[in-house]
Amino acid sequence: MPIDATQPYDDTNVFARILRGELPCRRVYEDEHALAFHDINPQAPTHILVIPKGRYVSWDDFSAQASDAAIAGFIRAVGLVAREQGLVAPGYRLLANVGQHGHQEVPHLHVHLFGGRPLGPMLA
Ligand code: DGP
Repeated sequence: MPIDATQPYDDTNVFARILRGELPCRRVYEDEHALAFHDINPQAPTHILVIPKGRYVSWDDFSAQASDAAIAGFIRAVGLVAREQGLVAPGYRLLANVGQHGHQEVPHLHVHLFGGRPLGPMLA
């Protein structure tokens, strides 16, 4: 079920639990700002989720409330993961779903990083 992006942050969400080490993940990168791990239900040969370490529901509260350092650190981490995965030359896709119409299901901001095959035109 898609979430309401205006809801308060829920500390029991699955990505909060992964960040606290309460649930396992296939980690590919971590620094002070971000954690990256393989999606449990991959939609491409490479399908990685990059999440900020702060308590943000979606791109909306993150872009409005996070510090410049947290935003820069997160965006740098996304780019670094793509480079480390060897995705720059063939190309890749970033996606952040927000709320009901965006069909966001997990209420902790995450950027999907897809690659490893031609992804075709973007679907609206
Ligand atoms: P979204 O619709 O943008 O909220 O996508 C949520 C993604 O999170 C979806 O592709 C599946 C993934 N996901 C959900 N639960 C887990 C989990 O426990 N572990 C991992 N690695 N991925 C998860």
